[in-house]
Amino acid sequence: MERLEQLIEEARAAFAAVDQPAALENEKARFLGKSGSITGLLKGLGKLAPQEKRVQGARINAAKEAIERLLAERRAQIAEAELNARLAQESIDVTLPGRKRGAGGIHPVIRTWMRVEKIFGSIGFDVADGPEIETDWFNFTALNNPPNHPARSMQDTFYVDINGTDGLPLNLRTHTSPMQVRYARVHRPPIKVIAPGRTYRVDSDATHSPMFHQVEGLWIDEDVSFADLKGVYTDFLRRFFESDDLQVRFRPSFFPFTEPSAEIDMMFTSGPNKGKWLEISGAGQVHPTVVRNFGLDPEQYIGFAFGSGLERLTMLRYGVDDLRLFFEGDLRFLSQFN
Ligand code: 2NL
Repeated sequence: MERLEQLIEEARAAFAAVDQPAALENEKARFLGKSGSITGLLKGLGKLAPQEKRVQGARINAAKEAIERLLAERRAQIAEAELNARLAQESIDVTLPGRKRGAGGIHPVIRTWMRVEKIFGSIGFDVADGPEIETDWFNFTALNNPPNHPARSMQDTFYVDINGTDGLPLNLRTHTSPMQVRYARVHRPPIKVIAPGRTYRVDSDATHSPMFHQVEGLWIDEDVSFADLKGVYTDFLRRFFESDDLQVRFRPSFFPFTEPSAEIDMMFTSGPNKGKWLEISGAGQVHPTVVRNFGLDPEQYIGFAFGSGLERLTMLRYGVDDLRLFFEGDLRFLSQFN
């Protein structure tokens, strides 16, 4: 009798001492398992006389049921404690402010691209678009780049392992000129177009990125002169930089696709950059060979072309002094332009 009550108390204490389901099941085995204390007592009944057996049997079964009840209670307690712990951990504070979805913004170089399209659009320039993977002919040959010109070397150009329609390896365009060649071959003069876009060169340091943006412009008709280039480009610069206080000068230069060729420099005559000549663009009268590659007679048609870096225009407009900032994707920098 006392032995049974003692066992019940032992079970109560043992169940209370654990708080994990697996540990509880181990404790259960100590009392109710195959070699548990209660099971042992029930096995011992066989040795008793029939009368004793009935009395003791009933008592042992009552104790067994009591222990089973204690076990069920403890199981429920542990399950509830686990649920409460999970609920506390996973609870949501509905009074916290919500996480906003970022609105996104325009990259400063793309902002420049859009402004350039708008300014040239307002004086009648169309916008050309074309492939970033080009044939050798459109990227080099059509632009009077002879086969041994340094711009063709492996160091300067990314080649693709596929040949183009001209039988030579395709390349990532090194300038946006091929778009203008494509445009000129399917339009009749007057040809008045700009070609903004991504360009690629094997060049990577503080002032060069292997991917960069260019905008080129082309105006071809029967009587388009260097004076028109100077007028158009100066007007563009004044509107792009929103300043009439700037001067423009042309320095002799060389490009295979223009003759004569020039570097265009500009100088602010007021403001923080006052007095410094800044290189802004290359330009020139389109070379007769290139005009012929447009499918036009260079004796009849003449005009100018220019090419400017969109990163360079953006840096000068906003006073950015490190090209790499445009390619790092740092929102602390980028969000300033939106
Ligand atoms: C530079 C030089 C230049 C051109 C680009 C051009 C395009 C055609 C025909 C003739 Cl389709 N020329 N583009 C002309 C002169 C200079 O860019 O260093 N730009 C940053």
